[in-house]
Amino acid sequence: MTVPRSDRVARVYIGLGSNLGDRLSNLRTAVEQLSSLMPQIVGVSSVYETEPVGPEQPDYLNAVVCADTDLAPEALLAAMQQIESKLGRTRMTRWGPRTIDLDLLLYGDQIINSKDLKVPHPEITNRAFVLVPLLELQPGLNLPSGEALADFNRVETPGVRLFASPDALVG
Ligand code: A4P
Ligand code: MG
Repeated sequence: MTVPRSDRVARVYIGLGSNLGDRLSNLRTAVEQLSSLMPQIVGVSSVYETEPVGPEQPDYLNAVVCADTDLAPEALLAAMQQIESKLGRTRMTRWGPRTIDLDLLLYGDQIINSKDLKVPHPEITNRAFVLVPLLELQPGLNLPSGEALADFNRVETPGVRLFASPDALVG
C-alpha cells in the first residue's frame, strides 16, 4: 500500500492521554509506535497527571510528542488511529475513559477543517493538560493565526501535576 506523503516536512505536535490500565506503559508504547512511524522525533514532554475534563472518570496521564514528518495529515491521523486500536482503545462515550488517546494538535502552520480532521485541535487553547506539556516542549509556540499559545496558559494550572520526566517515556 502506498502511504500518501506530502512534498515537504512538517513539524507536528501530538497529544497523548491515558486513564485506563497501566497508564504510563500505555504512553510508553504509544511513543515507541510514534517513533517507528516518524523516526525524526524532535522532543517528548514530561508526563503530567491531570484531573479529567468531561464525565467523571479516573485521572489521566498526559504528554506531548513533537516530530518532523513527511506524512500527509490524513495519513498521519489514520496511522495514529491504528496505534490507538493496537493499544486496545475502544470508542465508547465522547470524552470518556480510554487506554490511549492520540490527538493531532498542530501540523506545521496548516489549518485543516475537514469532516474527520480539525487542526489545530479545536480544544487546544482550553485545556491545561495540553498547554502545559506543549509549552514545556516549545515555550514560544504560536498557533497558525500567529497567536502565542503562552497567552492562553493560565499561570495557575490546578489539576495538572508533574508525574514523571520524559525519560519515563523513552529509552
Ligand atoms: N478528529 C478531528 N480532528 C482531530 C484531531 N486533530 N486529532 C476526529 C485527532 N482526531 C481528530 O475522536 C473523534 C474523532 O475526532 C476522530 O474520529 C477523528 O476523526 P475520538 O478520539 O474517537 O473521540 P474522543 O477522543 O472521545 O473525542 P474528542 O472530541 O477527540 O475528545 P478529546 O478532545 O480527545 O478529549 N481529560 C484529561 N485530563 N486528559 C485528557 O487527555 N481527554 C479527553 C478526550 C477528555 N478529557 C480529558 C482528556
Ligand atoms: Mg481524541
